[in-house]
Amino acid sequence: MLTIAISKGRIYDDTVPLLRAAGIEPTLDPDKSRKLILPTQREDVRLLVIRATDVPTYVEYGAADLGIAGKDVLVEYGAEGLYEPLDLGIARCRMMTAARVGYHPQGKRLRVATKYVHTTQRYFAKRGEQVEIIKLYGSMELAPLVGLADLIVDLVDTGNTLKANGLEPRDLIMDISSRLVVNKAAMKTKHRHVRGLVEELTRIVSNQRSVAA
Ligand code: PRT
Ligand code: MG
Repeated sequence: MLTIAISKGRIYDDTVPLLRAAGIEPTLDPDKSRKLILPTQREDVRLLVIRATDVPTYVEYGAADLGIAGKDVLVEYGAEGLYEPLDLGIARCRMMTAARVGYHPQGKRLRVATKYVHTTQRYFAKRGEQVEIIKLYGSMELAPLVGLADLIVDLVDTGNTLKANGLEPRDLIMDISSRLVVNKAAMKTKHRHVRGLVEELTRIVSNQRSVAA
């Protein structure tokens, strides 16, 4: 049995066509079912539907053999315990700093609100900037508007969310896409099974790229 951990929402929606092309079709819709373990038409493959930020944990501890997670989540988690064999090229966006339109830092120590505490810490440390980081769990866009923070670090796709809140993107921290991750032990103990799926998905993703190009 191969177990794949995945989050509902945009990653799930973009992953289903890739899995379908590999002959893996969930037999339940996670938006309609309350089940957290989704069977597929392949008897040897099941999906775990979990929070995006929990995917690396399930895979690192071997509760799932494989998983699909955003690079943002993997970098923040510190995924040295995982193999990352494939960039799926889905759920693309950018991790950026953002501030109120026209905001100019005053040379004081900046306060930065984010859910990506470790990534933000490393980013500013590399630039030699001392900042105070405030951990939030969502709606980061609000923080600069009510004086909680000078900057935020968040994901940006169209930029509409920033714009709607009177914010503007500033510096690019990294480009983000979703990655296939694999448990290190499963890569050995289920080598043929795991390797087979990784190779199949690699083929599907590169075919899609050449069609898109
Ligand atoms: O919902 P839950 O708290 O369980 O987790 P989640 O909100 O992290 O899950 P989900 O499904 O929303 O996002 C999962 C993954 O999708 C992220 O980890 C990213 O890798 C990827 N992704 C790609 C995005 C975006 N694009 C994105 N635009 N995740 C979030 N956003 C948000 C962003 O945070 C901001 O609020 O969309 C807003 C910005 O979008 P624009 O188009 O207005 O710029
Ligand atoms: Mg969400």
